[in-house]
Amino acid sequence: MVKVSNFNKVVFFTGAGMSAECGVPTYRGQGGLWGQYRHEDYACQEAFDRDPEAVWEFHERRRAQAAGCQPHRGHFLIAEWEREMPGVQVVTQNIDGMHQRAGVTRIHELHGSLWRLRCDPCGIVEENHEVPLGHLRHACGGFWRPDIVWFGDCLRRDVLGDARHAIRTCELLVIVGTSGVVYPAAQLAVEARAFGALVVEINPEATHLTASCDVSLRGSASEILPQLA
Ligand code: BV8
Repeated sequence: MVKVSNFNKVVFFTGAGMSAECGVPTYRGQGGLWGQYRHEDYACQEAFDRDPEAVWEFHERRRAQAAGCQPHRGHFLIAEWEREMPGVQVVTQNIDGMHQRAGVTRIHELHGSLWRLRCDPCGIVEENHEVPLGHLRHACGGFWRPDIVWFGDCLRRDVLGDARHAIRTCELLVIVGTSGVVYPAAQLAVEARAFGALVVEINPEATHLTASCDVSLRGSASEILPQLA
């Protein structure tokens, strides 16, 4: 069995399945968010421009739901590895902040965060954990926008660049709980092996990334991660 402590540079690449056992819904598959809501209506710039209040109502529900969930032992284990090993980093597609709540600090949030708001006309971003939100509008009178990368949005170049560098220079990539269908995030995982990493996948099911992995461990995040200790 692969042991994290046998490697110096390790990246945990996580998706919604990492938080599934906390009670945060995944996007695809049974009970997935996109099976209940059309992202075209609630999670894209056009929807936000068309009806910001409807988009905020959707994201306020998700903030409240995530705030009511707790990180699981897999989150805390990754944070422990990060404390003990300076070469450990997290690259996540998740926006729920669960890794940070478990204590992770070296993290790249490819798709933004439910817990950050931004005002594009004023060029400001702020952390906000109010549930419910006190103000939907910035002082300039415009609506705050969730600082989330929606479909059709470009990822932040600095975040994507740092995540790509971490994955291209790591010795072990542990992919946890992602279907691997969303790009360019999935591309980072696909190319890891070509840059010399041993690639391990943790997922109850085979995914679009399985063929790019050296080892696929079938099971849940909280069940399998402790086996890598
Ligand atoms: C962009 C916002 C430039 C947050 C999301 C090629 C290159 C570049 C772009 C594209 C391309 N091809 C297509 C595109 C366009 C698009 C895309 O990828 N579409 C896909 C669907 C084909 N990409 C974009 O638009 C990106 N922008 O590239 O800009 C551009 C622009 C226009 C045109 C071209 C280029 C932006 C992508 C970000 C989209 N934002 N959501 C939010 O609202 O929540 S997508 C959404 O999917 C989330 O961000 C999520 O993080 C992401 C990935 O999903 P997963 O995390 O994998 O979750 P999923 O439910 O799918 O899977 C869960 C997995 O967990 C399953 O495998 C399951 O088995 C497993 N699991 C379940 N339980 C457990 C478990 N595992 C372990 N333990 C368990 N207990």
